[in-house]
Amino acid sequence: MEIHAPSVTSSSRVERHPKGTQARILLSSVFGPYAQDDQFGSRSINPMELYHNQVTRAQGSFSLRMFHRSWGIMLIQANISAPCTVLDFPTRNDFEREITAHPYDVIGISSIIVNLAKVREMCRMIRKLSPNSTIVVGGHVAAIPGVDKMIDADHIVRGEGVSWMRRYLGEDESAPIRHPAIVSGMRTRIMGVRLPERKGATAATIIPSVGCPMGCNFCTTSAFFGGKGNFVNFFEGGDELFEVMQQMETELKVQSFFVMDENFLLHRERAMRLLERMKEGQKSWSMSVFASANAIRKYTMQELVELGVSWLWMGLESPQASYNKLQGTDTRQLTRELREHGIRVQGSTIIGLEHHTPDNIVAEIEHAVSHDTDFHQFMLYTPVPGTPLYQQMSDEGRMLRDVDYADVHGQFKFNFKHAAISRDDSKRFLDWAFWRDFEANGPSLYRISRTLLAGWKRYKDWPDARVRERFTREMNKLNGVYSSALWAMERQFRKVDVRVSDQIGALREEFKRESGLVSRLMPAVLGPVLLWSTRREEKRLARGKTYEPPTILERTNWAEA
Ligand code: B12
Ligand code: SF4
Repeated sequence: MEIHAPSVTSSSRVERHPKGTQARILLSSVFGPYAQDDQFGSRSINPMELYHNQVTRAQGSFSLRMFHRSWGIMLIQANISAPCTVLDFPTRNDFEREITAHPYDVIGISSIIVNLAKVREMCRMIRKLSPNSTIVVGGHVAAIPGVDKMIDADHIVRGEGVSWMRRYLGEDESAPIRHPAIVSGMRTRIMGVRLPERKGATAATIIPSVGCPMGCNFCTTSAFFGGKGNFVNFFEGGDELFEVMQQMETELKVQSFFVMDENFLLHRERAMRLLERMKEGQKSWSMSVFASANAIRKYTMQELVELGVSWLWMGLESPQASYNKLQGTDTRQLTRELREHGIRVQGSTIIGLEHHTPDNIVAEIEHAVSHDTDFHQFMLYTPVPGTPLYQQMSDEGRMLRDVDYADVHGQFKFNFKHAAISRDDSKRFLDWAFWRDFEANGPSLYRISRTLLAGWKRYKDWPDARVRERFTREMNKLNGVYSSALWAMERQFRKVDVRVSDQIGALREEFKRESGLVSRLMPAVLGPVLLWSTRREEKRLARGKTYEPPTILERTNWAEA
């Protein structure tokens, strides 16, 4: 393969495309299918599903299955005036068809590190089938050292892509960011049932910023957007954020938002201004956010609840690891408190930190599991190119040379030499952590029902109507379905753990007491149906059933050539 010498750039050094905003642009994610083992780096354990990939993967038919679009290229598309196509989750054939059907001047590929081999193949296809196109590769794959020698691209973009593309096309780089209308998840399935997709039923994704100034040594998103002390803000203050959310509320008919900001609560001033505007506008919004324990501690529970925080993703690394973001917080108590206020907690724990040994790792996992979060993600400690940890491990000669990038995703085996734990054991401990959390705490669907009920009981008569409305809305929307799901879960979980099954039964009784007639009657009808679909799903999964996202094609500023 002949490889051109590409420029590896960030937005500060970009030469302009000769056609400027007249250039035809294709932005594509890497091709699928994803949940299979193949020569392009797809792995059956690495499906294109957030929860099933890294959170609920041991929960069988109770696993939450859903897909998320490729927001990075959607954001770029919304912020350029050139004719642009976004092709999300294509097959190789779809990609081939698109690049031969239209004379694209620029073809941009978005990829993370695991999908390097797919980028290589896509570049090869473009050179052959659309030789006049300029190839631009962006996303985390750009952080691989020597990537310019591994793929045949013209530009490899590190860091923020909107400003790069605007500059490349000669557009105003500092123009305000236009936020695309993004429905956060699609094709949701649980207990063998695909949930109906109604307008407004799924949260809108909001992307206030990329990167995180905390700069934890392993953190790839922090490193990619400037590292410690840096990040890129798309919407500076609470006012701008409020306007964007209001716009999405109108466009997508939503009241809930998935806020894609690595550490949303860290920026207290912005969050508190947003709260002021929400109060003025009587907005009963709910928000799913990522935040570190030290950031959460900057708020009272009441502030979080008033802000509409209903789901929180937080790191629960071992207290012995001394990450700044934990700052001595008793995370077990914090988790309990959050859940008592109706805030669903998704914990995230790293397996294989430097101090972990075969002797202490079980206790560390048990400590993580004892948080009894609603969801729990486990990840292997993974030095990822571009991070300070990767640099350190490389300097110490501890990176394993023959690990395929397709396997560097934290859900398989170590990619470095750990002082005390072997590569094979890393996988065993990781798998056990997922299983232990499921066995001890039950299906996440049960856990979120419990948190929701606790919140509703606490806030159903709250003086602030916005808060009251939010809990009532969540409860009304789902309580019949939750009680029916609990009915089925209680029976199905009996074979895993009787104690947890009894707890599910007790929660079902509580739901019955707290909710209306429909919800009291519904389980008798819907419960057995869900039990049947759950068992059918178990059989399908045992036969190796996997799920793939749909291919999506969207054009903007488009007129046929
Ligand atoms: C949503 C998401 C997913 C979705 C799907 C995304 C998709 N459609 O591909 C799901 C849940 C399925 C997913 C799966 C996985 N993910 Co993921 N995911 C994310 C998440 C949470 C948000 C991504 C996002 O939209 N960010 C916001 C946008 C605006 O940022 P961005 O994508 O980086 O895009 C910007 C730039 O990178 C650049 N850019 C991006 N593309 C392009 C293209 C061009 C042409 C240009 C010029 C620029 C450019 O411009 C954009 C705007 O600035 C990130 C974490 C994060 N905070 O980013 C992890 C993240 C991207 N995922 C990651 C990983 C590892 C995975 C998995 C391997 C799971 C796992 N084990 O962790 C799987 C892989 C699945 C697969 N088979 O490919 C890592 C990537 C690490 C790395 N260095 O490569 C991240 C960073 C999480 C982390 N901190 O570890 N993921
Ligand atoms: S606090 Fe979280 S997002 Fe921020 S650098 Fe640390 S791990 Fe990354």
